[in-house]
Amino acid sequence: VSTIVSDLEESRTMSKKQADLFDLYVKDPEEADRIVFGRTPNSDRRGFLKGAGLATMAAMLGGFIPFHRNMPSGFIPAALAEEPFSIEGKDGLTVLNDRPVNAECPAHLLDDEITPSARHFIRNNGVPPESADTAAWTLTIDGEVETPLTMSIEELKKKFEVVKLQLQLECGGNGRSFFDPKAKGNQWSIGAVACAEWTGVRLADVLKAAGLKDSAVYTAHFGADTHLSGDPEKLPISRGVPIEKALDSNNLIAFEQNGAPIHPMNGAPLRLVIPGWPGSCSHKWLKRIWIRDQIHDGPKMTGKAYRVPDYPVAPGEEVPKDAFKIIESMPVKSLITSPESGVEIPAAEPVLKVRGHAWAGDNQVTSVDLSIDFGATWIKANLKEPVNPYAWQNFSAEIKFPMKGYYEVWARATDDQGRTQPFAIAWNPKGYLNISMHRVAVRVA
Ligand SMILES: Nc1nc2c(c(=O)[nH]1)N[C@H]1C(S)=C(S)[C@@H](COP(=O)(O)O)O[C@H]1N2
Ligand SMILES: [Mo]
Repeated sequence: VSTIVSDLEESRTMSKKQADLFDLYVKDPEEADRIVFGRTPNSDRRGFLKGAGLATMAAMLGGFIPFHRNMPSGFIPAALAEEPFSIEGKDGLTVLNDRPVNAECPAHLLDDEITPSARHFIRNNGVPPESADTAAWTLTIDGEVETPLTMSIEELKKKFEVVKLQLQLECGGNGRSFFDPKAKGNQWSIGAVACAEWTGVRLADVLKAAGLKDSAVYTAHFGADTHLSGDPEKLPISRGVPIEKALDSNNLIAFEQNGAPIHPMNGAPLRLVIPGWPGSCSHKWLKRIWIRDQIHDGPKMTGKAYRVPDYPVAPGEEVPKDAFKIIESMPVKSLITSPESGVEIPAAEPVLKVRGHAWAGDNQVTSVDLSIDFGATWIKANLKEPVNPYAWQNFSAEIKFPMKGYYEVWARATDDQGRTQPFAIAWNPKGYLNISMHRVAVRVA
């Protein structure tokens, strides 16, 4: 479909009416189908693809349709039924959802030490602002502060030290698709994680400039995205963190991602990056930070959102509402980014370079071990120190396979508290924090 879209956009042969219909196929395929096939809304009678309808369909599909007479009505061509995903500046992502946009990156495309903006996952809860006027953008800090502040991005840059940090972000629901029983929500596999280089000012510096009162307990974040319902009274999401976490010098109010303006889907022109905690703490399209005298109770802060039971539960078990606690530091985890799962190597030279990243929330990763025998024995990988706190840590190893056959490479990271990744999933009702080991299939043939 993206080829069709670009062909059509380039040739500009599609009339305005055809272009509108094309849009309609994307947004409301049934209605588009009714128009093209010439049926009335309340009738099931078979329509015919002829005349204008046929010309439109042919233009939309990029050419003549030899068997158009056989196309049934009420039929959405496969090319149009697939959701086109051509967001400028994004590449290689797998789309889970287009409204709101949610897209993750396959593990083998996350091989770079710094995640290119094109490969940074997208997790939207609402509708991003249509356009963001960087020059006119302001950020307000208010609530439990001595001096409420409202500043432009230029003022932020002028008043505060500008810093660059590689910061790792992961959605709390990353890995949810492996839950059994299933948990509702985006069915992320493993790619809702990234580590970009962010440029911005320290959140702590800005909060100190506003002067935190003794009553300051929690932050509350607000952005310019809107609720899916279109209701201006509703917010898609508004979360926050305890003041102690907010004052960590590694949190940024960022205006650049990898040395360029932030990608529109990643929160341009201004966002929070609060690494090591669920990605949902890192508010995008940031407009306001309200300092509160209690734990923030905005949308996705209360109930079961971004919370896990405060005791271990059996898969599928009911958990009482008051037993859920807010997820804070994310647990230790790793990802193999090379080879891609399913790789085949020759038995004549059964050696493979394995690479990946590991991270551990507020903690540091102290070792990554790899296994090729389903966890019976482990091989220590070379593990680098983080470039700066909260950057993911890169690991690598060269593995020799003893004979031809099927193998799985498993990775297991351990943090400085001695905690290590389990093989199994610690199930919880909302599908958070799947830190079970990542594994890739390797065939020596
Ligand atoms: N304003 C706003 N900020 C937001 C969100 C959102 O929907 N709206 N989603 C959050 C969630 S759940 C995650 S995991 C991260 C994802 O950041 P990314 O889309 O840049 O990868 O953004 C967070 N910040
Ligand atoms: Mo998230």
